[in-house]
Amino acid sequence: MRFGKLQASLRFPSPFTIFVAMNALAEKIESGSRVTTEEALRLWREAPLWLLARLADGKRRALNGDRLYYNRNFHIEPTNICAFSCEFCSYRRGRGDAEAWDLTIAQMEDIARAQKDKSITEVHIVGGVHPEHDLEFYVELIASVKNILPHVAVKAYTAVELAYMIRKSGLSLRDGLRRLVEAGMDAIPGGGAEIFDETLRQRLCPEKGTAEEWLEVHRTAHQLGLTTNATMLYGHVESIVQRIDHLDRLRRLQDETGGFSAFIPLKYRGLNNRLAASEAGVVEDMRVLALSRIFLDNVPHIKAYWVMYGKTVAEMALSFGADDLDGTIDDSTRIFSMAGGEERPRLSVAEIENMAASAGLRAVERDTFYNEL
Ligand code: V47
Ligand code: SF4
Repeated sequence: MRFGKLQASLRFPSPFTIFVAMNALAEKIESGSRVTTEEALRLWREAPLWLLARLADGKRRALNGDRLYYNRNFHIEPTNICAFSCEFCSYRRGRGDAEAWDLTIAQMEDIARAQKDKSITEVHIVGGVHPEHDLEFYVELIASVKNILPHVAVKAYTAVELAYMIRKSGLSLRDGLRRLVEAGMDAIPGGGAEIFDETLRQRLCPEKGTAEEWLEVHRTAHQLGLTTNATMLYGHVESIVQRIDHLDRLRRLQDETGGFSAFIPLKYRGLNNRLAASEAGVVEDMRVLALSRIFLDNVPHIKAYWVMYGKTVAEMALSFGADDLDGTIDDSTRIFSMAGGEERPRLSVAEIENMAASAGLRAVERDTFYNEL
């Protein structure tokens, strides 16, 4: 086991040993050095919350100054019918279920049209892995949305949806992604990463493909010049070692390509799913955010996705390394409300400005590529 020796040596450290080790580690981080996986584990186990906050805040300030980023965005969720059945999913429904939806391109064009005069800069398109739709359906969807909202960036389809639709088309991953880019795809969201550990992934979402497949979609996208995000679903049944392993695999890919613009820790929400695990508490949420900010020294932005945390916890996240809240959303997503998140998610710019001010930050509107607007 990768961390076995370290775990054994840390079983009963004395308070003095902890103090000395933490002091040295804090100095190392504050001087800008990278932490190893073993040091990350030590931080998780031994660092008090205030120290994690201080270190993560230092990293955030070094990378992003006093800026709190947000964008004006909305989501399109084409369907919640899904060929897969992940244990943690509260969103999926079978065909014929009263809560299932399966939008046509025309219906999604109407959704896009309704956003026409709202200064929106990004549409986020993610849904279930539809068993019948093919690559051409998704190409047409992007092209139609782009036609209605030509100045809006299309951030579309998780690596899992992409792998499925492109495999079905018979094209190579590279050519499939190229086809979507030609239609107007500008960026790829971070979903589908879940937790990379092979054994746990096999138990929670066996149909979703391996971690290496997820990473390969993002690697290829980065090589094509696309900017992408990365996520980690945490707070269910995974261990700390599995979380650090997940972050480590992302950091390695980022060293290779530099293509991730944001990392988003996704807090598992426990309503209406087969996993039925208890949720992480707020302190744990803050520790995950801070550790992510400290560990992923090569990822420019850490997003506190407010829809999932709720507004109050998202505001707190700004003191634990997050520099981005995601966007205004305009009540357009149901993935998290169906799992226990914000019911009718909508955030005004005035609310974002108040959240920023209470954390001593300045709200900055950005586009998908983090250009200031
Ligand atoms: O991959 C599913 C997660 C993700 C649950 O890139 C759950 O900007 C919590 O990736 N509890 C999709 N989470 C959403 C996503 C995302 C969201 C916001 C911004 C961006 C971005 C990406 O939702 C899935 C899965 O990890 N999810 N079920 C649940 N019960
Ligand atoms: Fe389908 Fe995504 Fe839900 Fe898994 S998490 S069952 S892939 S909708």
